[in-house]
Amino acid sequence: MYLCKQSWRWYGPDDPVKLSDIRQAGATDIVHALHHIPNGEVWTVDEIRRRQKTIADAGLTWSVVESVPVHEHIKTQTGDFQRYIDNYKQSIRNLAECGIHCITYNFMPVLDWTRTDLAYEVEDGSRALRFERAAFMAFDLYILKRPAAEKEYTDDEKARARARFEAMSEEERHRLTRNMIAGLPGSEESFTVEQFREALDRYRDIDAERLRQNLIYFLSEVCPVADECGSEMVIHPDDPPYPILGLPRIMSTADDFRRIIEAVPNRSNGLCLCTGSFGVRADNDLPAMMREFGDRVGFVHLRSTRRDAEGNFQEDNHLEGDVPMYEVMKAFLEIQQRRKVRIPMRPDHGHQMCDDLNRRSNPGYSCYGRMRGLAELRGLEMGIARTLYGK
Ligand code: DNO
Repeated sequence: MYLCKQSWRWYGPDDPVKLSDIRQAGATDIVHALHHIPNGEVWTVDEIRRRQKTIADAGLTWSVVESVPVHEHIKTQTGDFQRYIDNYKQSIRNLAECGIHCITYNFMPVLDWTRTDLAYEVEDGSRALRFERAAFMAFDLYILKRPAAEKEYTDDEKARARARFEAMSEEERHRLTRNMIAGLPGSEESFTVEQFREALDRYRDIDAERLRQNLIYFLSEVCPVADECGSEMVIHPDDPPYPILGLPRIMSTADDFRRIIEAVPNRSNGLCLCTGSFGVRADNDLPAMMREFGDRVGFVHLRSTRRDAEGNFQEDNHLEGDVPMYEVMKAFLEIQQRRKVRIPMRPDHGHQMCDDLNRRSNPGYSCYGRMRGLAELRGLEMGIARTLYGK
């Protein structure tokens, strides 16, 4: 029987969640990145090995990279982008030399994932990440003052955003700005409002088609190298899965991924199926995506979100909310039996709960919250696996 590899994202020596905590949570595999290496530079074998040893000494295995970041110049095809692509290829080779073959990345312009509220109190007193549409529009229209924004929202939306903005204290405005642009964990970029305007401006002439072509070019360069190394490049979907702030988005739906694999059919062109990100759209059928892309799924993020009619969403407990976790897990187990492989999965995000509430944690990457998530997911997995495949 092929059960998933239970993995956990660790941010390195400064992560308030220690490797020993992770081991006690029951994970066996680590998802990690060399965050100290500047975006675009080569990850050397030495640096990789050093970190690998720290992880191995704690009784764990570094098996997935999340992420080798894709430099903005590669996304916009400007400046030194070819050199950055060559560096990327070298990092893929170096990781393979150290036995690490699964590399996560995203192709979201400017921002990685985005939330307006990092500590939204839910009914049971725990705190969740949330995307509140009115606050987001208030940021866009009245803090960032993006010129095109006025034309992109309806009058009703603008009124909602205005009311929301006016009701905010200075401190709330400041916090919202920080949440939006100061860089959530793993994003590798952070901006001031002025720098952020400039970064957005670089996409003035880049529409979704152009960005897609740039992704296709990047993959047509790096996938042959990854194929040769027996590695997989797994793309993470857009979060949230639709255009924001006038930026194009090209990895939000099943059709987006279909187009990428049609253009670059290399074996190494894979998917990081993040149920929380894709699940924000009601038109993404997650179990169907798991089945359709089963041969390309190299890594799975399991997380649930709950959305409402106003365009808000918040992160829910792993087995609740809009993600049909039972069906997703069943489809996930089926592809592993068919392919006879164990695919790494991590409990993605978690509420701040219990003692998390008394300590500092990276937003979304709390200890107890993820421990609850992993415990629930492994129970679900075992229940389904035993029912379907026996002992
Ligand atoms: C958020 C994460 C993302 C993800 C990147 C992958 O919690 O899922 O930051 O790591 O988008 O490149």
